[in-house]
Amino acid sequence: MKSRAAVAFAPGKPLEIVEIDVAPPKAGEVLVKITHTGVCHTDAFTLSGDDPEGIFPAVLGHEGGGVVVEVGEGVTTLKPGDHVIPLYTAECGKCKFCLSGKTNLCQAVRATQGKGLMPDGTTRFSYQGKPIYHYMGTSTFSEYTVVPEISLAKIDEQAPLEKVCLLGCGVTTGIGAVHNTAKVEAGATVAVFGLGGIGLAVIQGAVQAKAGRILAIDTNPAKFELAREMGATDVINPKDHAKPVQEVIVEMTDGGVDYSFECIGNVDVMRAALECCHKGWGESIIIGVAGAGKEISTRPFQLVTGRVWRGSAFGGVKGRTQLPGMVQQAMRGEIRLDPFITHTLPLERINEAFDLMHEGKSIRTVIHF
Ligand code: NAD
Ligand code: AHE
Ligand code: ZN
Ligand code: ZN
Repeated sequence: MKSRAAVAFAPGKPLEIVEIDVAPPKAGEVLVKITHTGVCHTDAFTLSGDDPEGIFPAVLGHEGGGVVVEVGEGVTTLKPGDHVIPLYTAECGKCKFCLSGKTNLCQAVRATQGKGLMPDGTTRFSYQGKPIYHYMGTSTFSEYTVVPEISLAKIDEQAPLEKVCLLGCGVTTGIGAVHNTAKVEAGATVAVFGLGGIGLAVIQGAVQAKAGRILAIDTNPAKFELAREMGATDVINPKDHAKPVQEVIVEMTDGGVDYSFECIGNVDVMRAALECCHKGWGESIIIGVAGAGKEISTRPFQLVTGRVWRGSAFGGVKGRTQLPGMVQQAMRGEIRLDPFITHTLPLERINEAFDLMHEGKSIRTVIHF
């Protein structure tokens, strides 16, 4: 079938809106009509050429919501008309990772997903007879996309797809990192570095966890108003201080924070986020995605003296099991999505969403088809 899609033909180039061909779903696959998709910084990261797994031409996008159109052979858990959120972290329920009880990082389709292919090693997308690659197993920048059954969370049909699409990445990642990865407890002091969609979702999670103090850090002061509105108790612009921001935070918090979250993808900030943690117990969670070749560093003494470095992918959330419940929470107002949606645009104007992000003017732009 034909599908309107925003195609990344080459790194560093704007997306092109073209009509691609989408092949029918094979066994274990599902054809989904995407109605809405957010634009996450990770889409921009991959488009920039910094992603070691970046592959072109590809249909990017991984923060979408839509409706099942057709199911392939053997698909039993979904049917046409079901409302779904595509998952870049699948949940097969059978692999060593799914059965471990220790991680959400199902590996059932991860190897082919990282090569821009469906699990059988081929692509369902083409343009003018040439293959177009998938992205993160989701490719939500296409009106029609094909996704493995195990990479789809079935959600309440009453849920507004134009909002709950944000649970496909940003909001779930931030809230989940607080509850599943850090396990922030009531009264804790938390520092959040980077106040985009991910950082604001961390703030929301920290408020849910009844954190006592939430320090919000960004080099763009335009981000502070919304951060405060979401629940930040202190805002810090590192540019306002002569000394390193970790020293500023340690002084402000009687020795450091209980938990910090890096929501930028900057390895220098990752170091600051670790080093602002309290001696003996402070934990720093890396959420930001750093470019090819980047490495983190600190004095090992920081860890010897009790600070902990962790990472979090998709907030540690098991998508098929847990996302439907988070959608219900959003419908009950227990998870706020509205503050994240600063812009809405039609697919044809998707490049403006990237511009707004790079200019620091948006939190999330939701694209409609
Ligand atoms: P965003 O661009 O909306 O927000 C980033 C924020 O960081 C901006 O407000 C920017 O002003 C701020 N910032 C930039 N440099 C800074 C610095 N040196 N000091 C302080 N603040 C600085 O991005 P986003 O969509 O919120 O994504 C944030 C990061 O999280 C990206 O790296 C993205 O790839 C990653 N991410 C990871 C996961 C995961 O599962 N681990 C999921 C989603 C996004
Ligand atoms: N492909 C990159 C890494 C990208 C990355 O870290 N992705 C995050 C999700 S970002 C969502 O906005 C993630 O969940 N990773 C776990 C996984 O299995 O991909 C690289 O460095 O190669
Ligand atoms: Zn994302
Ligand atoms: Zn699995």
